[in-house]
Amino acid sequence: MTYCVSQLAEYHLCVFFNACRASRVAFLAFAVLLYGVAAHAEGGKAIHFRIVDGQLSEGPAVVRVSEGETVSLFWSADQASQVHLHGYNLLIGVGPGGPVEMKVLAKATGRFPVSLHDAKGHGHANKPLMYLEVYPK
Ligand SMILES: [Cu+2]
Repeated sequence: MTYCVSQLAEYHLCVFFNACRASRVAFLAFAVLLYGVAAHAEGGKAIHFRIVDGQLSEGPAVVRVSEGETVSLFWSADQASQVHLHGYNLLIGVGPGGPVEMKVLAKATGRFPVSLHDAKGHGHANKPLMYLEVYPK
């Protein structure tokens, strides 16, 4: 009899813990979903780059996005210079002061080079720092 009762209690405990585990999984799935929605609402990808001695020392050589997406390219540089996204004709000043954001709404498709200009705006002597590739939806 005692044996039966303890087995019954164990069964209930087991059901209780399984329910807990199931709700924890559901909660995690919900949290991941919320995070995804929040990240999307904030406006897409953010990618960080660093330029040292006129070369890309950190960050991907190619960034791929879909048409209509917004991507934020953050640039840090050891020297005052300019970063130029060709095609979109975006030009920003960068330097030792901290990362500068280049926000791109990818409305034109294609492969666009990003090149470095010096502080006076002269550039294109070196190969592009990286490329932005925008794919049709
Ligand atoms: Cu340029």
